[in-house]
Amino acid sequence: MDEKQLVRISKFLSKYLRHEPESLGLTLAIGGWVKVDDLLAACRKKNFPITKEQLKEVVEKNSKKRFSFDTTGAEIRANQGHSIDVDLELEPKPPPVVLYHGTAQKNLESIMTIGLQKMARHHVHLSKDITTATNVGARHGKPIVLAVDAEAMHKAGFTFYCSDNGVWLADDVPAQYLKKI
Ligand code: HQG
Repeated sequence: MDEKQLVRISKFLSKYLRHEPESLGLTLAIGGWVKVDDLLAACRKKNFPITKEQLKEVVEKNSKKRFSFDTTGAEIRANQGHSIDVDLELEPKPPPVVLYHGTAQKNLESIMTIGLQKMARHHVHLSKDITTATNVGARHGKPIVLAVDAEAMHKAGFTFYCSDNGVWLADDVPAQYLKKI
């Protein structure tokens, strides 16, 4: 499959596995899982047929490892990024000392006043490295990167989670733990 086709299928899957499964006739189980057979049948019905082989290729090659199969391969889910209410059963995990958040310059004033909020998603998304954070920020405008004092937050009792694809998640980040770099 070429890159264009991979991206096309990945976008389609993100839409329905993260945001609106019901419009594909699907319900996400706890953990965000759906049966692969149900998903493929629903895709066919929506005139977007995907073969099992194509699905495997997307799960393997997706640039951000957005999707995972369960251990049996019978179920699939988006690893993070949901806007609908779903319990991903993530385990709290001690974070690295510093994490990064990329955003657009235009959001800076508000963020430094009220902190990072989860907005339409389940969590605030944080990155392990500055390059990733810069790319995330560039999706919104002129990118800037904030360093998050994750160690201090952890000590203060804030909970962190790490998704299967290595994105760090928090419920919010008060402004006092943020520093523009
Ligand atoms: C901003 C992509 C003003 C926040 C990426 C961000 C990531 C505030 C935007 C993942 C604010 C929300 C998530 C405040 C937060 N005032 N702006 N108080 N608090 N914001 O897309 O982190 O392609 O929901 O800085 O790679 O940009 O979907 O979050 O700019 O991992 O797999 O509000 O999405 O991955 O935007 O990106 P988003 P994000 P996928």
